[in-house]
Amino acid sequence: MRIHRTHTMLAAAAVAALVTGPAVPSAQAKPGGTGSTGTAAVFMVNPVQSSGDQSLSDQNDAASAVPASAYATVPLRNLDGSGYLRGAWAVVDSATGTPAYSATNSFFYDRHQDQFEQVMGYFWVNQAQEYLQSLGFGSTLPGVLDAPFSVKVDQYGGDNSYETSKPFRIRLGKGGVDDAEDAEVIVHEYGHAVHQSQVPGFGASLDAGSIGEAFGDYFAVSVGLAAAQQYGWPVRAEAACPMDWDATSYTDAPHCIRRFDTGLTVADRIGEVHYDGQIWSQALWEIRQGYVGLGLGTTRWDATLIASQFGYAPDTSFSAAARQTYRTALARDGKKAAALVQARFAARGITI
Ligand SMILES: [Ca+2]
Ligand SMILES: [Ca+2]
Ligand SMILES: [Ca+2]
Ligand SMILES: [Zn+2]
Repeated sequence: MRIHRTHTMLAAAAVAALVTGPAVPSAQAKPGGTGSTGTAAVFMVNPVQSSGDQSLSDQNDAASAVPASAYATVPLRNLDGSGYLRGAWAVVDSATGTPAYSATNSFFYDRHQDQFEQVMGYFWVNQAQEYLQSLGFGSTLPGVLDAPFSVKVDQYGGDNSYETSKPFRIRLGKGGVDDAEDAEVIVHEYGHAVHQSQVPGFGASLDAGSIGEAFGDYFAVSVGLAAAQQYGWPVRAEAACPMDWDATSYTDAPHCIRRFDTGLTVADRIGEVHYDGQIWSQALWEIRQGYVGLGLGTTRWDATLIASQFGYAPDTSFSAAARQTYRTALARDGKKAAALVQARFAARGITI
């Protein structure tokens, strides 16, 4: 049975009562760091994806559960020079562990240290924003989340993470594998924030909520694959697999929280956004492959998809959102691309 749980988006009111925790130290509490680019150790998306080892498991957050080869040294860009994980596109708050601080902007931790998840949060939100900007958002296209975005890492109950609009941030939990140890969890949540930034209140219908989950999964995988290409990291698990590492806590191998090849259509809807989202995400993934086949490439599709999302109503239907995507593809990428979009949505039972 498919797991459809976790990594949801809560209404602000439902979350308000949960938002507590110690005050975050002032960024000015210690002397500043040495500049805007630091260095850090992060997972190459996640240890299962980079190693292909489906037998890895959390082992109660033991450092020894994951080999040193799963970590990569990366530049940590756009820091504000305070020595904390704060910068132009991400600001990390943590309720677990001392906030990571380095006077030399050098952030090397292992997965057992709470600061590791803080580093992952900073790196991957910055990485996702840089990816959006590489697509043209903030230059040739309107900006999306191009301001410091709040990332909170904490112990909040169970195995779940959230994006909330008040306060506007993502919150990464620590059930099972710590959620922030898997870039695809972080970027999934950031994907919800992308939608909220584009269309405030997005997700006000079952279809819109399902589209939100689907886009989060798709965006997580796409940003991770782009990063693997950018940094030369191995991808040794199935590409179309969100959250390979986090999902070791609650799936059988191969570990994927959800899939893009379920074959589900609108006739199979069960009224649950994560499950039903697999109808939409399969179309997104197949269109991606089709854009490659047309010689347009994956980034062309990602730019078109995200550009189209500005035109989705907060309570859109699958059909209306597909129509908007079709029109955007037609205007930006031509008739063949638009026909591809129409065909892949039609295969899922979504008619425009
Ligand atoms: Ca950890
Ligand atoms: Ca988890
Ligand atoms: Ca993956
Ligand atoms: Zn979600």
